[in-house]
Amino acid sequence: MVDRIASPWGERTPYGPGQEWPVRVDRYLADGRADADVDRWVQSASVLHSNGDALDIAVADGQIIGVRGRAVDRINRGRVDPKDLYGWQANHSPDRLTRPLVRDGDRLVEADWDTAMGRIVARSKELLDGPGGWGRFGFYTSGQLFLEEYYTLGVIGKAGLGTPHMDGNTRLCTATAAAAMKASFGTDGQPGSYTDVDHCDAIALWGHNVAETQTVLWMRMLDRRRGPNPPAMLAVDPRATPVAREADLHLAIRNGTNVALMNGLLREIIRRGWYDHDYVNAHTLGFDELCRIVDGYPAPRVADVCDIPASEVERAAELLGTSQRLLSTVLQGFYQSNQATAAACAVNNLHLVRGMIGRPGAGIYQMNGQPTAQNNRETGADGDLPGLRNWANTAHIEELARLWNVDVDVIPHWAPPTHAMQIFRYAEQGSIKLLWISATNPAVSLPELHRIRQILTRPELFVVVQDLFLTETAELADVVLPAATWGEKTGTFTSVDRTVHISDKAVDPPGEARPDLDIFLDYARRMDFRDRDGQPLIDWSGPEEVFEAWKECSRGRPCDYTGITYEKLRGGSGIQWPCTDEHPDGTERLYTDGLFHTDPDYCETYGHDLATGAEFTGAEYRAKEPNGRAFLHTVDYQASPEVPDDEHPLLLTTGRTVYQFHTRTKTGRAPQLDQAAPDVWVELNPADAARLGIIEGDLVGIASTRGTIQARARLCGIRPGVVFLPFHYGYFDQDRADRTPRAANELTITAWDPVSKQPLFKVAAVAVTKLADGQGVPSPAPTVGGSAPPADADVPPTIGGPTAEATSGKE
Ligand SMILES: Nc1nc2c(c(=O)[nH]1)N[C@H]1C(S)=C(S)[C@@H](COP(=O)(O)OP(=O)(O)OC[C@H]3O[C@@H](n4cnc5c(=O)[nH]c(N)nc54)[C@H](O)[C@@H]3O)O[C@H]1N2
Ligand SMILES: Nc1nc2c(c(=O)[nH]1)N[C@H]1C(S)=C(S)[C@@H](COP(=O)(O)OP(=O)(O)OC[C@H]3O[C@@H](n4cnc5c(=O)[nH]c(N)nc54)[C@H](O)[C@@H]3O)O[C@H]1N2
Ligand SMILES: [Mo]
Repeated sequence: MVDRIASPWGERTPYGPGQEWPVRVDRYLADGRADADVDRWVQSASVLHSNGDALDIAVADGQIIGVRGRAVDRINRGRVDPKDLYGWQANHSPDRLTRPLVRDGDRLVEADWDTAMGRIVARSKELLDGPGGWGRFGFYTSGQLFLEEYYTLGVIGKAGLGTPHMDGNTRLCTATAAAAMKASFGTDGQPGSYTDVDHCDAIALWGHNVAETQTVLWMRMLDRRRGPNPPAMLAVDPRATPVAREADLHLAIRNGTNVALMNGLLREIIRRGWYDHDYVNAHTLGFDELCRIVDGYPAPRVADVCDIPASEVERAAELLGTSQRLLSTVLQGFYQSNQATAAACAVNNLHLVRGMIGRPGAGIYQMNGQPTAQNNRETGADGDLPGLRNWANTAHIEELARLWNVDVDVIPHWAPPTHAMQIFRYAEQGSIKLLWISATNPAVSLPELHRIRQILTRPELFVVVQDLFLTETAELADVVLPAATWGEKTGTFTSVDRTVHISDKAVDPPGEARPDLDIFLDYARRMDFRDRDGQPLIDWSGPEEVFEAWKECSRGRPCDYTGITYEKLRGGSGIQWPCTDEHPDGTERLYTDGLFHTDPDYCETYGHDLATGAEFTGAEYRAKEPNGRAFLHTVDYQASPEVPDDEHPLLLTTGRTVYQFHTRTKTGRAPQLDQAAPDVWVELNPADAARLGIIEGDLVGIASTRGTIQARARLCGIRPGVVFLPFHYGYFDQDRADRTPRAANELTITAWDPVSKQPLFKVAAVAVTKLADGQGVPSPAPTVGGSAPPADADVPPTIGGPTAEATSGKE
């Protein structure tokens, strides 16, 4: 028995380089039930992060009663993250939406599906026939639906309505991963495989608290660290996260300075001769320019900008430069800062100049965050075109037009697709009049929330929200559609390392809730979208039919799914794309031959100027003659758009705890997870706290120029001058009658990276003041993770107790 709240990573199963990661099967059945009580095990995978851990859902009497990891799967070899162990309980919450709701003045009232869909369709037809046409529609979706749902939504938007205003919360999440891979390698698609952990001799974690956010991947890293010949570890994070505490070297840089650090590290690596001259010559473009720029970043300058000792820059360069099989992971500390794409490309540069790509152990994970973010990007429910096609390449548009049997001109391709931040801007200005929000909660997760609430409540904006619960966003909608979720519908999705899993339906959804796919198909039917020959544009009726249609769309593209079937996905392990007749078992690593996807006819983008975001034309791109070589993009460091001043002297950063998922609609309804981190807190360095007269548990106000919130103080290992807020806590909560603002995004800034358009959640200037004495009661921050207090602090440990007891074993 293991209390996986007290011990999120469970017991170690150490192993050595090149060995297979041992199996450890985790399971949790509620209410002390045993395997004998389970009627059926239904195959699925995790949906509370992007790792893609395969698991089986336990069903008894038509209800989910627990989960168990799948030992056969290549990703987790049986392990399950704590959120997945307990989070499924939210499916059974009494708060689930069971009927559609429609607005009646100030209130939302229950309605039947015909009434709710009727309102949406009437409004859609009116807008489509009126001035502005397709330009009036905006779709804001998720990284949490299934591949089949995104592809359907993508076809509705791009071939049915013909609107370029489609994006996902993936813009907030992994837009930079996509942008950086397109920029460096030509297309999206992770080069590496999770098995790189088994082979590497060094791991660098760039702004990634993997211990709390992809716990199973961290278990793999920890098991290597506890085995023979462990990999060295470098962490770059302003906080003392579990990753930072485990690492051999922790660079606690000032947030917002990643590019200066990367330039300094590259300079040192080149100067010391730790680069692969032959690989650079044969497989890359831009080395001279890279050398010229990074030369301006000697260690003392980097030390000054990042506020770390110069000797640490040199030590980090040595750790990276002398490794033989380097594995890097990159996530929000890089993606949600200014110069996000430039910083992420700099990690690609590091691997390219060292020839550390396309072989076991030499891997890059430009990470995803959400379980299905990858599929949104692949299928074109976000700003991209399906099949990782290039919107500026006419031949790619023609392929899609043929596939869908529509006119080329229907498919939006005359300008770059509209990104989420711009969609909300259009809604604010009034040009978008129908905003359809599915599986995301922007009233908590977008920056500068007072502005978002203002936009969503504009009388002339018709807002549709498709969710499981009456979220902060749904409350503001004109129509709310009750959705079925994971466990209640069938579909597929793809992990960070391109592994495709199936998630089968285990139980019926509550009440009248419907799978998102059925909702989108119903809309398409009612709108009567037709192809060029007057036939229905979409004639699919179930997920497997959509999957088969998607396979054709993916044919010949990097994310080629043509060799995968539902049948092949059932029973065994997930399969990595590309999977084709020639590679029926999938493909473990990309770019093993040093040939990249940069051919002008194949690539997904003609590229941007990374400093300004200006787009290059096809002619400009061709003139570079990439010939399968990767691009080394390098830019100078620029400071964040907002830096501390006298009035707002501290730097704010935001992020996650291991126990909660995003806006907590699921984890806040699973008792073990909810209780482990029940309310917001703010992390302060003890030196800053002492100066402000604040001790553990005191109530403090945190203010930026955009808003003020309240939180209890946790004194811990964050770097001086920086404060951290978890962004999980919305103003609307079942347990809180009052609405004292506590969402981190009341404070964050409306600003984004010029290339990926990802917002800057990790950097803002704030003032912190003490509001009330904590009277000896510690803050609600967990003692596990980045918020861990000093060892001698008088704070009770975070535990789950008897209801959190899970098991781990060989099967
Ligand atoms: N438990 C849990 N797991 C999750 C999620 C969740 O909500 N909860 N969400 C999933 C999703 S969608 C995502 S995107 C991932 C996110 O996974 P992560 O990126 O690992 O999570 P974050 O906490 O957002 O940010 C990571 C770290 O960036 C650091 N950081 C802040 N500013 C900077 C900076 O300027 N430079 C550097 N180098 N570091 C900085 C923060 O201190 C933080 O520890 O997690 C996924 N997994
Ligand atoms: N300050 C700050 N802000 C951030 C971040 C940060 O680090 N700091 N991180 C950003 C990142 S990386 C992300 S990914 C976003 C996440 O932000 P959101 O996407 O807003 O967060 P979630 O709470 O996951 O919202 C998903 C919604 O979908 C619903 N849902 C779940 N499953 C289904 C389904 O099958 N169908 C339907 N229709 N609905 C479903 C859930 O109930 C929930 O309301 O937040 C971003 N915002
Ligand atoms: Mo994310």
